[in-house]
Amino acid sequence: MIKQHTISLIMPCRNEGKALETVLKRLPEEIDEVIVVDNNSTDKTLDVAKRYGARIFKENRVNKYGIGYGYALQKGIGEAKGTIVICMDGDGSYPAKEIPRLAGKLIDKNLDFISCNRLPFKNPKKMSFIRATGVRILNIITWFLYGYKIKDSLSGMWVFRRHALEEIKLFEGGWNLSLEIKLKSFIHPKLNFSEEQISYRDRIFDISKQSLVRTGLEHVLYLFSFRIALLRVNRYGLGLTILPKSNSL
Ligand SMILES: Nc1nc2c(ncn2[C@@H]2O[C@H](COP(=O)(O)OP(=O)(O)OP(=O)(O)O)[C@@H](O)[C@H]2O)c(=O)[nH]1
Ligand SMILES: [Mg+2]
Repeated sequence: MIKQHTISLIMPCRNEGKALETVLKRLPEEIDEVIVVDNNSTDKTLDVAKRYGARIFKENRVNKYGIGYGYALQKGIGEAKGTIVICMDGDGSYPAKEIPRLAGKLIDKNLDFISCNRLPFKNPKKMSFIRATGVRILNIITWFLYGYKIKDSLSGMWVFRRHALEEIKLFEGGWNLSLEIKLKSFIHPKLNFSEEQISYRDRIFDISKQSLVRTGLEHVLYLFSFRIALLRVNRYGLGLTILPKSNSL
């Protein structure tokens, strides 16, 4: 609990048993609820989550590339009970210890959504050059297409008010959910969106299975297709809850 707000932490996991244990061991006591959404794990992820008292959900839907990251997060967000929700990877790369500070900022600054910015990526051990360059390219495309100077378009850690997400519908089942949730938050006329700097490091166990080129291209395609959809559908965009007719915005 932070300043009368209950805190839910959601982590999508696939075969993160080792890293998840390290994360769960050191969670700040202000977190009221931990949700682990498993997707086809074959390791000890579920056992670890159970041992540390997390609420566990299984969401086995995957997209055409076999990725269920977005589906898992949609499931977790739908189940969260806290008034403030944090989503982050379960691989130990994001700083759980910064959650109280970030939630405090959300409350004090009256924000609805904070996307946690990992930049600048100065230390190659913290993020590989190719990944950092990819993020920068996506930032520029986002700026060019949406007019918003985002600092980290692909951050996987967000802190938001649960009611804010009721304004938004999410559809992406794979990696694009990370872009979708930010785009729909910062273009939404009723939501206060901001970015906050955090510390970051590459995953703490196992080698990365991320397919950087394919995922990067998928992200570029998504940025363009969502922009075109916005132009075609209405000012507020495909997938956003349509504002009430009486709203003059
Ligand atoms: N539920 C679910 N979680 C997934 C899936 N794929 C990845 N994850 C989890 O989503 C988070 C982000 O995935 P990562 O594999 O760390 O992706 P990344 O950070 O781009 O790449 P690396 O850390 O370099 O491997 C991690 O907690 C994963 O366990 C999936 O298909 N379903
Ligand atoms: Mg990772």
